[in-house]
Amino acid sequence: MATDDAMPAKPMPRFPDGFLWGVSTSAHQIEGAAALRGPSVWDAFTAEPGRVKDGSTAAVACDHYHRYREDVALLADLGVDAYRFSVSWTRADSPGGLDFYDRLVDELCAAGVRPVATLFHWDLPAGLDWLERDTAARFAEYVSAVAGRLGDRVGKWITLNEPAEHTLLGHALGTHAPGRKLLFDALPAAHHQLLAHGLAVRALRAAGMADVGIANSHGPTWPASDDPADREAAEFYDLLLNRMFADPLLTGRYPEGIGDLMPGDVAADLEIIAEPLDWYGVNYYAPTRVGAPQGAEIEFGGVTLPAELPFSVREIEGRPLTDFGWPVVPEGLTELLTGFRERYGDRLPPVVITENGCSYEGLDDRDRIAYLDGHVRALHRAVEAGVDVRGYFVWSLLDNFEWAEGYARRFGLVHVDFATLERTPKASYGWFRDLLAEQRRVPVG
Ligand code: IFM
Repeated sequence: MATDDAMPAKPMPRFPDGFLWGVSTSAHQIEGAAALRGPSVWDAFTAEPGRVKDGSTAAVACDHYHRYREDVALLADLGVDAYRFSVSWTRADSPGGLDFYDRLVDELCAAGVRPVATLFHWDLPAGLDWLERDTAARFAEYVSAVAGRLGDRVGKWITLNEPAEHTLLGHALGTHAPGRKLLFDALPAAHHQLLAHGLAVRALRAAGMADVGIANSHGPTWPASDDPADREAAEFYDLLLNRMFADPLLTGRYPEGIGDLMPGDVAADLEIIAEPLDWYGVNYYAPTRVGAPQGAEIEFGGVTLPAELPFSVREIEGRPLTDFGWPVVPEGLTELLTGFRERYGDRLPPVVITENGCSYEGLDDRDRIAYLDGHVRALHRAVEAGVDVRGYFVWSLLDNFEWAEGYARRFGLVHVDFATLERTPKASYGWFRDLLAEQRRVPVG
C-alpha cells in the first residue's frame, strides 16, 4: 500500500468535473476457465511450442471467471468510476457464456462501478479469420447479441481494441496470434477490422446504445534525425500506426496510397467505417523513434522487426525504461493528443485514454507510480491545451497474461501470485486510490 513517502510531492492538478477514472483488463488475459468457452486463435497459438516466451497459456490466467466478485471488490475499494473489461466472443458463443457477463455486470452495478465493455480484444474464435471479409459481418451479429443481453446495464461500449497491433503483430510479423508473417499483405486484416468496427457501431446504435467508441493504439513518431530519409521513414511509420487507423474513422478516407491496397469496395466500406463516434479511445504507452531502413533485423519491445521493412526503429536515449524495455516519455501523451487535435480539428470527438500503464516487478512499485503520475500530469497539460479529454483508464487492474510474453510482464495495480492466485494490492493501487479521492474532494471556500 502507498505510504506518504511513496507519493509524488507536487499536488495533482484537478481534472474537469465528470472526468471518468477507471482501469482496464481483457477477457483472454484474466478470465481463465478456458474449458467453459470455445477455442480462440490465441488458444491455438499458445499451444504451439515457442510462441509464448515462458511457455505458459491463458487456460487459468487470473481465474477471474471464478473470482470476479473478489476483483469487483478490489475495484470498489480502489474507488474507480468505471471498469473496462472485454467480452470473449468465444465465451459469448458458448452455451451459458453470456451468463458470466450478466453476473459480472450486475456485480459492478451493485458496487457502483460503471461497466465499459470492449467487444473484441484479439481473442478471435478459432475458424474465423480477419483476412476474410465475412468476419466483419459475423462480428456485427455477435455484437447485436451482446448488446441485446447487456445493453440494459452497459451504457459505454468499445468496438475493437488496438486493430493496429492485432494487424501488425498478429498478421504482419507473426509474434501474436494467429501468427502470420504477411508483412504488407496483412493490410486486408486491418480493413476488415475497421469494417467490423463500423458495422458494430451501427449494430450498437440499432440496439439503442448511445455511448460508443473504439480503443486505438497511438503514439508520436519521432524521426531519428533531420535527414530526409529518416523523416520519410518516420512519416511512413506514423501512417501505419496512427493515420491508417484514425483517418478512416475521423475523415472517412485512408491516407494517400493506402486505400488502393485495401480489398473490396473501399469507398462504400469507408462510409460504414466513418460512422460518427461518441468518443475516441486512445491507448498510449510510448513514442517511437524511427529512421531509414538499416538492412538488418531489429529487436524492439520484445518483437523482431525484419530487415526488409521500409523503416527501422531506433532507441530513444536518455529515458528510463520499463521492465519491458519501453521508454518512459509522459510528454509524448501531451504531444500525441495536441497533435491529433491539430490534425483532425473538430472531427475529433471527445477523447478517453482507454489504456496507459507499464510493466514493473514488485509490490513496492514506485516506478509505476512515477510513470502513472507523470502521464496523468501530461494528460492534464493536453486538457489545458484545449483537448477535450473525458477519461483515463490504467492498464491494468491485475497482473495478467501478457500475450507472447506470458506472465513475465506485470502491468497490474494488483499483484497476482500465479501459483495461488492470491491478489495483493501494490503501492501503485494505493497511489491511484488516493489520487481519485483527492480529485473528488470538494474544494473549500
Ligand atoms: O496487455 C496489452 C493489452 O492487451 C493491449 N494494449 C497493450 C497492453 C500491454 O502490452
